[in-house]
Amino acid sequence: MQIIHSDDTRSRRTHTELFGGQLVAPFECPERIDYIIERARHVGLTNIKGPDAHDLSAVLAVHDAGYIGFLANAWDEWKTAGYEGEAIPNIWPSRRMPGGPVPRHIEARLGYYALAGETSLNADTFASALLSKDIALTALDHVLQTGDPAFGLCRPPGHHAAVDQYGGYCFINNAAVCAQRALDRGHHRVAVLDIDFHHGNGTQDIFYERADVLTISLHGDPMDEFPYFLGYANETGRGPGEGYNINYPLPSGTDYAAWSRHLDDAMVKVRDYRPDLVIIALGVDTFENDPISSFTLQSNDYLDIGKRLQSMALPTLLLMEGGYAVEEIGVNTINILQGFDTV
Ligand code: OKP
Ligand code: ZN
Repeated sequence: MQIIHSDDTRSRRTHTELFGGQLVAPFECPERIDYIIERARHVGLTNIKGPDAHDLSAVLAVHDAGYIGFLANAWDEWKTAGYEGEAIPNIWPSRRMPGGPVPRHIEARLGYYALAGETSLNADTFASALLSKDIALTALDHVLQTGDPAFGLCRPPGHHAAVDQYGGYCFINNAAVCAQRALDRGHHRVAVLDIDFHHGNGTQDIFYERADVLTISLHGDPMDEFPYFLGYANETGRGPGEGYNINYPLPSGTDYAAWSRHLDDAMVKVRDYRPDLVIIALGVDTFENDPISSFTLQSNDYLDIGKRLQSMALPTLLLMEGGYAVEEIGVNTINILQGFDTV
């Protein structure tokens, strides 16, 4: 398995996450990548290379230009406004006041472009999101050129990033960027299968009215789990996209026996779609010891997930999303790759 990785992701770190009424050390931290790379080397997966630079065209094909401009300038504007801490939104265009223009003040612009408040911005943020996108697109290039699978060790993750919103640790939707790029390179249909614990709300949002990208997500029931406001089973797409979004909201405590039955169902839907490419939004926060999630998958189960994914026999791009049981993230993530490779 070709792995795309950059040491530069490790130097990017925010210091605050709004959690439980406190500012805590972010769950989405550089050590996550260290554990994954260490485990890859340990098991002999040494086919690791760095990302190539890609311009913004693929990003602007799925994200709003005003949003990307906001991300590029937010930190400077925040500093210019005189604030001392990392940039955190504190007001939103919420249900009773949704209209109006995009305001001028950075405090308001943060709320306008944020879907959640846990994700702080700092001087590193935009560069880290661009690097993550380069990792994803380089992995895609490998799949397009060789037909062989590739794993983009993306950080920060992407699947919560919507057309014009960030949050849930995500800024640029790497899977969506790659899906669109594959279409622009001549593919007719791309499937995104999201197995992160959390609903892939951003990917759903971006492709909701389109039939050329099938979006499927297995996740904690949004009645109880982030992102709460999207991810229900009755969200099936709109207009020409009707039928091309499928959600599997699953209850707290879901174990591998139940989870894998839903995965099998999802994989049948992927195969029936006959995609030219499948993109796996790969989170391992379904793990039993994950600190912010509530499924009970065990480390060995990830080997089996990899085998099942490989059994679809489709060109496959795997992109890293979540997983916060940091000391086990290496074993769990690499188990998926090994399961995939050893069929
Ligand atoms: C990002 B990814 C739990 C709060 C969760 C944000 C979670 C973002 C997950 N009570 N806050 O999908 O792994
Ligand atoms: Zn997640």
